[in-house]
Amino acid sequence: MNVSYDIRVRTGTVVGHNNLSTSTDWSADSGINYEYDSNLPLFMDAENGDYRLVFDSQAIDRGSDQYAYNAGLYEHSLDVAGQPRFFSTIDIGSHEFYPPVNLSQFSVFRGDVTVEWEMPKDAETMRLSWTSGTTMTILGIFDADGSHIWDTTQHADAPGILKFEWLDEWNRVIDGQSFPITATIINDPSIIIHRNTVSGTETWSADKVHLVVGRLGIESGASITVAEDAIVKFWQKSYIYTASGSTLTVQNNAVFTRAEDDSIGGDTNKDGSNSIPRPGSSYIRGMETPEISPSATFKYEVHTRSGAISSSETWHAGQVIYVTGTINVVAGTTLTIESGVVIKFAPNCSIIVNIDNNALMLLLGQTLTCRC
Ligand SMILES: [Ca+2]
Ligand SMILES: [Ca+2]
Repeated sequence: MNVSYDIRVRTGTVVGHNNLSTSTDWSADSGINYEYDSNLPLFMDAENGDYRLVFDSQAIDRGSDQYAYNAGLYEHSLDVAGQPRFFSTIDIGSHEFYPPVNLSQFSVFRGDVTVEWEMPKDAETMRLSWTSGTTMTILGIFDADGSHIWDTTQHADAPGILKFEWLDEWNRVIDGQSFPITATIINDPSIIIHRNTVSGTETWSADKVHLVVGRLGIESGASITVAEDAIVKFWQKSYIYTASGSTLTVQNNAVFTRAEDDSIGGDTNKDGSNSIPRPGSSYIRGMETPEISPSATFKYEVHTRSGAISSSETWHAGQVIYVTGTINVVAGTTLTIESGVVIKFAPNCSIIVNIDNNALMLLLGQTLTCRC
């Protein structure tokens, strides 16, 4: 925010995307840019170096997630204050803005949810509500900073919006001071929710649907056994992380799939058929290689592969493999491709198996391959 000099270009062109400035006069092929109104607030205290965004900052949600990814951020990146970099759409600037509220659970609500908030100085009251479908329930109206324990079992299992609204003395919502948080209530006892960390020994049985929400870490020395025939579903952006020294075992016929997949284990995400599962990144990440039964299935899981395969590996049923460079199955190595794998080849890419030197590719039938 240098007021004296702006950006000077002697030769060439500056292409701008999702900028907030007093000028919108960027290159013709640039993306959307925003004109900054200097009469409106932006930062907490820029003069003293506090570039956190204020409650109604013009920079909130004005960035571009796609350009942030292009620049090297990823979905779990943090901002300079150590908070997740993406909240709703990414903000412009160094800090992601979070409303002055705190929840004990996110994305999926179960049982008692502790709700905390701070009162902005120009607000008289805060109205808290839950809206699901066309039904809005006022959970409380509060007149000071505080916390409230919300019993979600009073509501049907369904997606909805938990909304914080700050009101003025005439009970009008103050401009820009309404915060909707999208989430789903799931109190269904046939679904076990797994979140945060596992520090002991757990067996995930086949008589329940197991739902992973967020990053589920298995600590060193801890273990999860996914039992035979068990169904494990993953909320958006969720995965299991194996710390060094942890154990993850996936037994026969277990199925890993997305929360949106109603075709197995029922309507786990409680939205009827209003969503469909889409392929996404790996369900299992981390430091330890899990022990996976060849009959386990990983639906809607995408892997990108290229280069040498130098220790034997198996591509599991339901996985989608994007071959983005030539793959060499090197001497003495076996690549096993189970029935039900989808392999997509980028242009000019292939899998080369060095058969003369005891490399092997086992195709166990019903593999779909295509050029893309
Ligand atoms: Ca944001
Ligand atoms: Ca559903």
